[in-house]
Amino acid sequence: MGIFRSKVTGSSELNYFGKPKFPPGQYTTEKFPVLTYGVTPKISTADWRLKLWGLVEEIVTFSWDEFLKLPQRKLTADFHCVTTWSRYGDEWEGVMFSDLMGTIRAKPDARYVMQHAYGGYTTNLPLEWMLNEEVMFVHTVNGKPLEREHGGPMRVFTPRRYAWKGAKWVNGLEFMKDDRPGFWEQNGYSNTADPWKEERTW
Ligand SMILES: Nc1nc2c(c(=O)[nH]1)N[C@H]1C(S)=C(S)[C@@H](COP(=O)(O)O)O[C@H]1N2
Ligand SMILES: [Mo]
Repeated sequence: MGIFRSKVTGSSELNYFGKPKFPPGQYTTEKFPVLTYGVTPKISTADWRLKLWGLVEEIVTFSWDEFLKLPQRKLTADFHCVTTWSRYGDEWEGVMFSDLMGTIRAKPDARYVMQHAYGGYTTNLPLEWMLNEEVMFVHTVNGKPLEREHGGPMRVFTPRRYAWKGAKWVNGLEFMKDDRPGFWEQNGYSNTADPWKEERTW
């Protein structure tokens, strides 16, 4: 089945964090469209790194093997793209940002985080939201390795925000005192990106 308009919009079904399952203005799709601005990087797990820098006590770089030693969690959650399609009920598997933060020390004045990716994509979020909104680093979806076009080997998934708030091919987190707009945020997308408030643009 392709894209169809949800017939249950307005139903009382809630998602795992208590918001209506169908945010306003979204269509349901069983496809998994690819939305990439620019190149699709080709990164092997051997070459992949995640560097944490900025307002941290110590700069840390994880290799693939080191990163997979962090707690591995599964989250069944929905994916909302600002271009109005949503995918429902995928099982996302990887490392929660909150678990990652348990292993490093951010400086007290770190309040925002910029995600960086191979290829140059960036997106920004408050540190608090990253900690409290199940932001996760995903390497497996529905039991299969994340496909390269969807950000494999590793992407960020933000279940409570529009999907541009998660960088595909993520390779860095920059801890910042002041907020700074990422790629789409500089190009007119909302800074806060709440699908239930339809925060699509500025
Ligand atoms: N590195 C990178 N990450 C990205 C993007 C991108 O262009 N480059 N697009 C964002 C947008 S706008 C969306 S909707 C999702 C799309 O993910 P998908 O291609 O797996 O559907 O990735 C987000 N992360
Ligand atoms: Mo998007």
